[in-house]
Amino acid sequence: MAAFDLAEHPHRRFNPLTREWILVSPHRTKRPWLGQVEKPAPEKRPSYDPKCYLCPGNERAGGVRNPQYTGTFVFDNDFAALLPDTPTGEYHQGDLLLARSERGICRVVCFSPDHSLTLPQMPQEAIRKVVDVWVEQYEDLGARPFINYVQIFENKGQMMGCSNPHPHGQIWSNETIPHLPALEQASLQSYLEEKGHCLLCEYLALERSLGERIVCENEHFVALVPFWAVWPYETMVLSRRHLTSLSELSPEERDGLANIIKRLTTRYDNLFETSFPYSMGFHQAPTDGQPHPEWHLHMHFYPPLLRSATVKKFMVGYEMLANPQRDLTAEAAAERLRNLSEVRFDQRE
Ligand code: H2U
Ligand code: ZN
Repeated sequence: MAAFDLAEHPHRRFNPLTREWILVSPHRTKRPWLGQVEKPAPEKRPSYDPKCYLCPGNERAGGVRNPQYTGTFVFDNDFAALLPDTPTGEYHQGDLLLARSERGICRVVCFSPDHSLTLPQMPQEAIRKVVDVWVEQYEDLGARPFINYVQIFENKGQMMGCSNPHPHGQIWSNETIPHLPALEQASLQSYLEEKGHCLLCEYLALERSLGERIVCENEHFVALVPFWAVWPYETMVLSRRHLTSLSELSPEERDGLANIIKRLTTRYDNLFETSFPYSMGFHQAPTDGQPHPEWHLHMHFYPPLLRSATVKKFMVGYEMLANPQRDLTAEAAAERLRNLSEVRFDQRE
């Protein structure tokens, strides 16, 4: 029998951040596809849409009017999932029916006044302004005594449930540390206690020495397909310096972050020559007043597309009932992304 080969044989991979296992089935990548085929959304959009609730000067739900903003613009979500003035309370019936009140603040961040753009189409200097806003918001929301975690994220594309193509992201901040950051925190903490090192510093050093899952990098950040990726073209962006949060970024690192976001999302758009949908967001130290040396600032990009602009990966069946599964290996996905141009497909001569 042939020796075990990650590129050929079914296997499970361990995610040390969440301590979950992922099933990888590389031998299936050649099977014929008979699934759903969707039509891609039309690409051309005007710079200003009179019906868009995020465009400058337009009215939002509840009748508030956006200012004539010229850069970024942040406002409190008109349909916030969390509210700052929720009364504190608890509900329980025995040990099985439990509920606790949760306070929070939700905001929307417009990346640009230009309705037609997306992050990869914005100049690096404009993305740097978005980075500045993320830092500001992390600090502003995090400084409130009842806010202990600030989740910054972007849903991009209809496929991901994004309600509006205007370039924007969201921030949900609340009292407790949400489930996934809490899982990561527990792993980062026990790794630091047991080994005396940061899990993600060590992981990054290992990946940089191997090279096969690196997509692109600059002096301050690295984009890679994690060994334990679940989504076909899932990536992580890691700071090269051990930073616990956005607050610790130097001005050069803020530029470095803008640079890596532009380069990674441009590669994504070039993969299927489309505006590539994804959900992305930051994981970083909670804002609970503790030092959190275990945290290492990073982003996750979770894109659903599998083999074209219309064929996406569904997390159904086995994924819903057992654990995540993928066919394309992390190494093959990284190689494809690495070989793509950093000039967007519609900008070439
Ligand atoms: P998504 O596109 O990721 O769904 O984000 C848009 C957010 O904008 C969504 O959370 C909010 C929605 O609640 N929103 C407003 O705050 N005001 C509006 O007038 C419409 C939508
Ligand atoms: Zn708009």
